[in-house]
Amino acid sequence: MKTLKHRIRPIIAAALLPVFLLLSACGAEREADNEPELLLGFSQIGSESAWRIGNTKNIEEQALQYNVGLMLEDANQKQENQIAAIRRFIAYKVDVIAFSPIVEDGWDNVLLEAKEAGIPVILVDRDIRTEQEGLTACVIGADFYREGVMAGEYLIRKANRLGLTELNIVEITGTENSTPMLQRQAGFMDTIAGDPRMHILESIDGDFLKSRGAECMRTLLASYGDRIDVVFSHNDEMTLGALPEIENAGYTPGLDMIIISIDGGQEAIDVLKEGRINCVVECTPKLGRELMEAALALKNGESVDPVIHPEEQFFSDEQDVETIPPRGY
Ligand code: GYE
Repeated sequence: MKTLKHRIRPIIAAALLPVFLLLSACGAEREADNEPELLLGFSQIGSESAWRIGNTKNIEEQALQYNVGLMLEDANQKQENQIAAIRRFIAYKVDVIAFSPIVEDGWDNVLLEAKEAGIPVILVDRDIRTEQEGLTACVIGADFYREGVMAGEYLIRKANRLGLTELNIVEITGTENSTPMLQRQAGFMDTIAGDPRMHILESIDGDFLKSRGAECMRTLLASYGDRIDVVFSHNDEMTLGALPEIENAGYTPGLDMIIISIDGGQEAIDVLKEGRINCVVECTPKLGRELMEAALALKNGESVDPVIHPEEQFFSDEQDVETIPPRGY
């Protein structure tokens, strides 16, 4: 007999069927033998990157492992869809709500509603900014500031190795006002700030999208051409969008320009192996295990660490890149 968790997930993943269908289907199955440990409502941002797709997959897999009933909603890159999803989770009285906030601001009202309903909220991947205390139980996500620092430190080492005296940098940033965008930028800028060789030509918003990465790179090449020595891109998708533009303009990425990316998805690692990217800072999307453990603890009334960072790696042309094992996303 299929368990509730098996039934809920396809129903919701089938992408936003009318809520009444979802509710009645779940309600009918609540009596099933193998009742899940808890019901977790999770609002995912969308599917803008290999990272995001890998993150959703990992959360689905771990929900199965932990026997957690997962109500998964895809917000299609829109904050208003995330807010509506959280309201549906509250109406359905899930045990725990989790979401990956697309941007940092604008969550207070809906989180107050969750708090009044007595439903704990876990932030996955990204953080929020609020004046209110106690709206969320914890944040499970990467240390984005550290990722920016690692990117900056790599660049300083690379400049030393090549004996460069001046480097002009363009930065293609992730979604404006999102935690990874803010923190990756801060970590990188703080790290290179004391090095007089480093000059920022421009920072431009690529929204974590491949198409925008290409567009941004075209604009930057039109403005600065061969003055560009370094491209620091906040995720692999934008990097992969930018590379063909660099090549079409007659430059060899990895040689004429130093290319720095973040995430570490398989496609970017393959391009690192080809030498067209110089450095990839890992940001792991595998947050599902930590999410399930925190959700179970909260359901049982236990406390959880307010900030949970996964361990992360770093890949670059300083190492034997051929030995990097398959990435899984
Ligand atoms: O780097 C990017 C994704 O929030 C860490 O979002 C995540 C970022 C990731 O779309 O590829």
